[in-house]
Amino acid sequence: MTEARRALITGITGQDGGHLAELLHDKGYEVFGLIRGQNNPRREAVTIEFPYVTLIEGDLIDPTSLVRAVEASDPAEVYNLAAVSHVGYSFKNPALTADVTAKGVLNVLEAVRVTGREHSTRVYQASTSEMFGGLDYNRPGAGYNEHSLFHPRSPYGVAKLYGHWIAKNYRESYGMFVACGILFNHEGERRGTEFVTRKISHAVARIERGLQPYVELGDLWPKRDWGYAGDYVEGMWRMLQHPVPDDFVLATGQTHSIEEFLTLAFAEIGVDDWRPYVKQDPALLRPAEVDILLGDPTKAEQELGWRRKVDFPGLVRLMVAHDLQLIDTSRP
Ligand code: NAP
Ligand code: G4F
Repeated sequence: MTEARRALITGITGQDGGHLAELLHDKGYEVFGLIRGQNNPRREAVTIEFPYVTLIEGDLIDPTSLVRAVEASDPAEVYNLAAVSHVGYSFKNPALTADVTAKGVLNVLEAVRVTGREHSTRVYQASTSEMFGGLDYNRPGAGYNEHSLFHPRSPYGVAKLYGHWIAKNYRESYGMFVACGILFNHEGERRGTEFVTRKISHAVARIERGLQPYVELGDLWPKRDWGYAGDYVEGMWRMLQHPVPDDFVLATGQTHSIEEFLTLAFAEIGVDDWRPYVKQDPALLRPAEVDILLGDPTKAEQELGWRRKVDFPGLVRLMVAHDLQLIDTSRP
């Protein structure tokens, strides 16, 4: 009997960590997940939902813990998904964001290299469309692709850009197989409620069931290229199966405003005009905003055979349906 391939996922408690663990398990991998903190509040949920994942304690800002995690899991593939990933939070905690989201990437790459796995372990780095910045001068009509200019607009985006370049540097300097996925926003039923789509779907469900009167949001005009997270983890996996390490954009090729998301989400509960249910909270406005993100996934479609399955209305529908069901099943 052949041994199962082993994969180590950092960020196992996050949205993508969950989808990826499921995907790799279904493909027959032995899955390891890095979990931080002596009493991580998400540990129990991960243990229940993904009983097949072996959890290893470690932190992206503790290099020794990463060496131990790599040695313990001896992975064929490492998916570095861990990060301070909330753009608004990164403005309030820029130094922590730099330590985790920028230098943490270096720590992961070093852990693979110093344990002598630089030619046997493949690494996926979670890069982001936030690196483009969405500014007028830097906005291609057909969407950002792998050759577009970077102009990050937040401490998060700047930190991710360091992670992106150090990953490419290790590819070029040491011949390591490091693939960077430049992923546009992807959402779903596992998205944290601190992100705008899940905050809305969660609030819409609660408003429908009479549990809250309205939702407070920041700017409603920004546009994002929103896809479904389940589709995107398939793209991550395909990047590590590719014959050569490379950078790939994953996106839908369509962009929608938060107002459009609100319109579709409230329509799911039969409300035509969402305005009476939405208030603006100035505390949620960001010091600098990314106006619009639109991605061009042509390269991933042609070279990886990747294609997103869920469209924008389908995404909104599945998120609201999930949150309604969550309320109904958790009621006594
Ligand atoms: P997420 O839900 O916010 O998950 C972030 C994960 O990072 C959590 O598991 C968190 O663990 C972990 N983490 C944070 N600080 C850590 C540290 N110091 N050491 C170890 N783990 C730490 O993010 P996501 O949406 O799944 O995204 C996955 C990755 O893709 C992130 O790097 C994100 O920046 C990037 N990305 C996401 C999108 C998107 O639209 N979702 C798009 C482009 C790129 P705790 O539970 O301990 O906090
Ligand atoms: O949902 P968001 O916080 O996502 P954002 O900033 O686009 O970042 C997400 O996608 C990136 C990929 O492009 C990832 F790299 C990153 O890790 C993260 O997953 O905000 C989306 C938009 C922004 O314009 C924000 O200002 O929604 C606006 N917004 C309006 N009201 C809000 C809110 N965002 C949040 N989180 N909460 C609000 O109440």
